[in-house]
Amino acid sequence: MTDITIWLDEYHKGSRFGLNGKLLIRKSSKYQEIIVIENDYYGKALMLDGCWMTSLKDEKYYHECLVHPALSSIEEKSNVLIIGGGDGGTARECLKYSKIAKIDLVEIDEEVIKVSKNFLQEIGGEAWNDKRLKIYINDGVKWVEKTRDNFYDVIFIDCSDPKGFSNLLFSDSFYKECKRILTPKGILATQSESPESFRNIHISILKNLKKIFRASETMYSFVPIYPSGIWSWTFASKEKLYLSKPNSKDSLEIEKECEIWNLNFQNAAFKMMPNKIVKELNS
Ligand code: SPD
Repeated sequence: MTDITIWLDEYHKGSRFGLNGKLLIRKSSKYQEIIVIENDYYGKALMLDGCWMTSLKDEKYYHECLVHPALSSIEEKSNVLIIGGGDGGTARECLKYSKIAKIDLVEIDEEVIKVSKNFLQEIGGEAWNDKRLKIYINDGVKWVEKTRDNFYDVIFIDCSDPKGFSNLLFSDSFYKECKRILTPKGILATQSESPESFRNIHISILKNLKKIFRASETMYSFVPIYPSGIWSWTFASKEKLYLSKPNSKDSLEIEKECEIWNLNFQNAAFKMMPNKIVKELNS
């Protein structure tokens, strides 16, 4: 821990998205530079290789949106895979469901988990001590390749933006492998970048998932510290999905434990696709 106060910016297409705060740790792992600072408003915030990942103030906008549309809508959810998710926020949200028997969390960078446990304990919280959570330090792409067919009920891809080692997590071949290891009614849930600041990759994720799976649906909401603030999550399945008309018995109980997500929020968020994206997908 240091007494140094700095401005830390994510640079994106000639813009800067920055927080001012006390530098808690800055280190380089085998894969990336890891920084945690503490800002007066957003609280502690994690940056990986120049890219904001999460902050205590806004992490629920991200993690609740990634997890609950999938888990609240699927009956069988005993066996879950998280790829990435080293800060523990996705696992924490999953563990709200008593039907979950096991979560395999596959994170490539052990240092992200160590830093999160030491400096961002509020995010993972008790999830780190839950016996249902199994942690594997491994490459998510290789993990999926070696998994047998029809194995996971839900797969969450909780990754960084597509650059370097995370590039493959946005590829056709990876999505096809995810489809192979999902149960027949299983759901793939991935963060699908911003329709504004990452428009091309956003469109390409949506087109690829639509091509590979029988059904895919996208929701939009906000993650204030990410470039442009507007963000998206996409859900895909071999069976039809009804995420824009959510209705589940689990939901009412889970809603009580959420800060952002509820059925009304989900209902609206799946209808928020900007028209320019609609047009581009239809073109
Ligand atoms: N531009 C940032 C995209 C990062 C998405 N993953 C965040 C990880 C939070 N668990």
